[in-house]
Amino acid sequence: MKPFLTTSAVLAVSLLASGCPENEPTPTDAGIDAGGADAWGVADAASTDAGPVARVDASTDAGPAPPRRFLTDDQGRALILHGFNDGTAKGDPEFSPSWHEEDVSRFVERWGFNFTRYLVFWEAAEPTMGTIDEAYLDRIEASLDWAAAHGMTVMLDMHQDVYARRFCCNGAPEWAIRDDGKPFALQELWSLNYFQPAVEASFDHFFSYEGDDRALQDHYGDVLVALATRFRGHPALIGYDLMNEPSGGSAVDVIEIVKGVARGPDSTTSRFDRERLIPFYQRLIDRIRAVDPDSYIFFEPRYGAAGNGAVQYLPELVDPRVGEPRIVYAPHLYSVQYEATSRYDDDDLAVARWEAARVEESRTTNYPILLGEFGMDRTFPGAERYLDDVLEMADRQMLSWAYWAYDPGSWSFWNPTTETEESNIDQLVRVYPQRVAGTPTSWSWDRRARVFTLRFDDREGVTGATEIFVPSERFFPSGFEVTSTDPEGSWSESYDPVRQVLSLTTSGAPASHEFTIRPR
Ligand code: IDC
Repeated sequence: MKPFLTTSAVLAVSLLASGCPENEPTPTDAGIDAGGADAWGVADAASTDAGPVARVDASTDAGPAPPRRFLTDDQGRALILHGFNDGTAKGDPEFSPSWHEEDVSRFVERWGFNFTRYLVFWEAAEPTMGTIDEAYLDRIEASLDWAAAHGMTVMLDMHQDVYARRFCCNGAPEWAIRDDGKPFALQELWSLNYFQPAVEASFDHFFSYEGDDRALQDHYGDVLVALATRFRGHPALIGYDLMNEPSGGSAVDVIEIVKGVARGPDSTTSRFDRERLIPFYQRLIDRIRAVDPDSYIFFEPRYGAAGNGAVQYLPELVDPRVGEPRIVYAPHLYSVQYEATSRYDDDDLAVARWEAARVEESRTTNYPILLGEFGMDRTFPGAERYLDDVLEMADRQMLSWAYWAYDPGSWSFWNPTTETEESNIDQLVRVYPQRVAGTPTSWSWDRRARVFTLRFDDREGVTGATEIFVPSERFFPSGFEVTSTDPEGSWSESYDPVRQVLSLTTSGAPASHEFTIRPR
């Protein structure tokens, strides 16, 4: 074993902790497949320790970052999503989340969560090779109907953790595991199982798309096609996430993951992305588009790497639909340092690095961005500041997001037993623009001063009002006032106290608007 791997392995032990408080990191390097040449030549990646983390500076020679792109609604308004994941479905016998019809109005009206990233599983949809379990799709449909009744949008996320249940977690059905009989030793911390030989082999087969292995991706695609055929046009459906945190198998790069170091376009992992991951996504996009031309398609970078701030070098995906492409980049954000040390310290650069990496990537491939997962244990020192840092960055970058996770526990914002909110709720609930009648150029929410500012430019062909979620009882018990740089009489406001939505209508000149909301 090369010496640096020992250090990395110790760090990696704490890698992307489980979200289960009971899963304490164990300081052992067991389970890291250190050596061995393999199909992806990770041995050479291992001989290139990229050294200390360099913070990517987004404002250098490369010039200003390109303008952010947005999802749009059917009136052409920029659509901004705030919401949550619910991981409960992983352990549920029916693969269902923990929320029900009666919860949805709380999500939407009390908290302003207009979005959920809804976990679906290959193992649930195609338990027997070649047969889609329609009863499972019926249950998904029930959730979609509940969401639609309250105007919450749902993204169906093809979830997996560590390939399959057999290896600890969830994802592929048993029949779709090809591990070449390689060894597997269960690691206590779930994410460390990614480095087990049997798991690496399973991902290698899945992503090879050669010979017999083609069947794996083709079946996986069948599930997405079944979902799209059944749910296209459903009023709650916003789209599909092609795969949660795909792993590069034997191309897994522990340094990239642990240190968040950009590995460059010629690295083993970038080669995997170019030759395996992006072609896989493109095949799925083409198949989905044959049945559903309109829903958004979300895609993720490889497990871990982008999440800790490493720049990814991903070739552009092509959306064959007529009109604007509807492909959304959906990386996650977790600080390895935070999870390794169980505290958020001043020297933790994960959030800054993540922000800079996304800006850097947008210079070549500029997709709308959904931060599909971020989260932390409320009880860790620095947790409150960490959440502020992430959420303020998300506003600064004008991102949509989904918190990990709603399921009961020390990460959640809701206690379903006592039916009370947890301490982090006043950070996650924000004044934010849900629909903007134009192109947003910036917004910010100062949760201490309770001041919100939105700037946006008019855009051709957009109709309807700008809608801002303003939880008045929570943040403005004595009321709020709206001011604008637009001339008096050129704009109007109305407030829906049930949805807690402020609607702003602008007319004519100027073409750039600024609105501020503050306590009365
Ligand atoms: C975690 C759950 C945990 C479960 C584990 C494995 O919180 O209870 O044991 O998955 O299934 C991710 C994954 C997401 C993780 C989450 C938090 O996408 O499924 O949930 N996380 O660890 N990547 C980084 C962190």
